[in-house]
Amino acid sequence: MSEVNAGAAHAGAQSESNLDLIIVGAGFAGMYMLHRARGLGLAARVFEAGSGVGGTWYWNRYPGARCDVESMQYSYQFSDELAAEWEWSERYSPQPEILEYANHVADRFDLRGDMQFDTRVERAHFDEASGRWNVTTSDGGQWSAQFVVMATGCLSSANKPKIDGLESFRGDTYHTGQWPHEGVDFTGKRVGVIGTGSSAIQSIPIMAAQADHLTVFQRTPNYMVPAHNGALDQGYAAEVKADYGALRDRARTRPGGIDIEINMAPAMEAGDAARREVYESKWARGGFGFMGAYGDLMLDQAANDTAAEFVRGKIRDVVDDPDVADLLSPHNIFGCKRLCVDTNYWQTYNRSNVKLIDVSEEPIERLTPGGLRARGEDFEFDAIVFATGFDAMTGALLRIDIQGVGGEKLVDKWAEGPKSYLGLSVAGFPNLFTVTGPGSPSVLTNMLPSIEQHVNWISDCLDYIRQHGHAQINPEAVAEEDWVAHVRETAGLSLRATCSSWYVGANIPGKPRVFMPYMGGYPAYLEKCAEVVENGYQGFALT
Ligand code: N01
Repeated sequence: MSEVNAGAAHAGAQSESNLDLIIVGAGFAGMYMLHRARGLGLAARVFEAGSGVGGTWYWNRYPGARCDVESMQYSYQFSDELAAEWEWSERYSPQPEILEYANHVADRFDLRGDMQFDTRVERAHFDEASGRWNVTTSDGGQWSAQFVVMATGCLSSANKPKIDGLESFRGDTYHTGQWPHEGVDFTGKRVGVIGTGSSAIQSIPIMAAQADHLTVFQRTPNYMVPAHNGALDQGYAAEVKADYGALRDRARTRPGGIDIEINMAPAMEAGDAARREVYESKWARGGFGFMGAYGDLMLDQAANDTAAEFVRGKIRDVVDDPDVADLLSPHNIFGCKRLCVDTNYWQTYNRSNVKLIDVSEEPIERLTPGGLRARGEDFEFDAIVFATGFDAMTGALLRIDIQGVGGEKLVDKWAEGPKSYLGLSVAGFPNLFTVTGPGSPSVLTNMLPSIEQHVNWISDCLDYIRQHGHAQINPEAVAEEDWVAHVRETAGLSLRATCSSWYVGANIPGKPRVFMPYMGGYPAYLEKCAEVVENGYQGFALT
């Protein structure tokens, strides 16, 4: 990196034509990408729409937000010192603590100097003549760099459904993914919540305890497993830290990249009583480990039915009103939509100030000045919370005007669903990388290690390009087509691709229905990424 370039980036210039790398987003991906880029001596600059680092954990400040991957498995791996010094307080870390961790990392590795906050990247156009990306930012900045890394997150483009009358509502509206930093006090308020996904199930019990009255509008009930959260057992934490590598090595061998035990015996070979015992023990342990009760839960419909019925039984056990229990009971495939990890969610419906409204057959009609109209009934609210999720995996990328070779727009290329090579790169968009992009395991895995694996892969690739005197890397169309076909084929092997979820874009009207993440499992994916490198970046054209 030349002194001149580095100095300009630090000085916060509004335009710069000599950057090596532009990184979009200052979440865990963008932060680590910057750290690696600096290590390679690249002049890099991060643009971030928010006012601080942390990405998901910066935006999602709704009450009860916490990670449902256990704390000892949800942290960076690249620095032994960082891993040794940081202490988590709970089994599942709450959002403020994860955000504190992100800030700690930014300080510890002195990242902020090359970050520009409150700045959204609006446009990234590839210039064939110079072989560089021209990038326009929301503050009118014009930038140019040889490489661009989209560290834009998989669940960062909030989905606020276009319900009629949205603007007419006189009360306050909130989206869980864009929660006010000062927090919201619902004391004495009548609150409506739309949605019953992970964000809703974490926030509903807490909002219910605070609000005067809470009404939940449910379109699809969800399966949950209990979190059993509590103070982190510091003995266990010390044990993990004594050999962090062993836990992480084990995690890398699991399909979801999380160290959970998976029972490979077929579920239907066990008798009813034995199977129930297995489910009960997983239930008592809590968390995603439940999915490991039997390795074929997502492959065999009959096996899946047994887990689904077990969970419905748990709902009937805790919900007093059988009609409400019935309404809360999912009948789709267990684990097909993202499994939720809850704390007192179903129990919340035993409260006298909480009401559940089924909008599965008749959508919410409209918002009104006083509240909301659904099922022919008017509901009065002081506040409405949209827990309606995200335009997942492609939303954050496609809201940027990205144009590759020949002015091809990414939005056009992906009109029938995302196409990428390894979820890392897109043919016709040279020198542009996507961290945990569609076509990679990403959201089906523990996000932080997956982010780190991608950033390491990209960094090694940038190093290779420079070391070998190349100027450009671009996936070959045939390699991309083969990978897309493989992603679709593996999706078909699991029950997971069969239901209407955000994994297939079903939550966004008009979005192509394509199973977006790679289902072939984390170990197979790691192997493929390594193999591509070993074979001299097989499937890529290097020029
Ligand atoms: O969003 P969601 P989320 N009318 O899309 C409903 C991660 N995450 O923010 O299912 C009525 O899951 C929609 O109904 P339906 C995690 O990966 C992680 O909760 O489409 N309802 C659904 O119930 C998660 O999966 C953590 O029929 C409408 C809900 O809104 C992902 O983020 C915590 C509607 C949206 O649920 C997204 O979770 C939180 C409408 N018009 C999130 N539109 C942790 O790690 C949508 N819905 C803990």
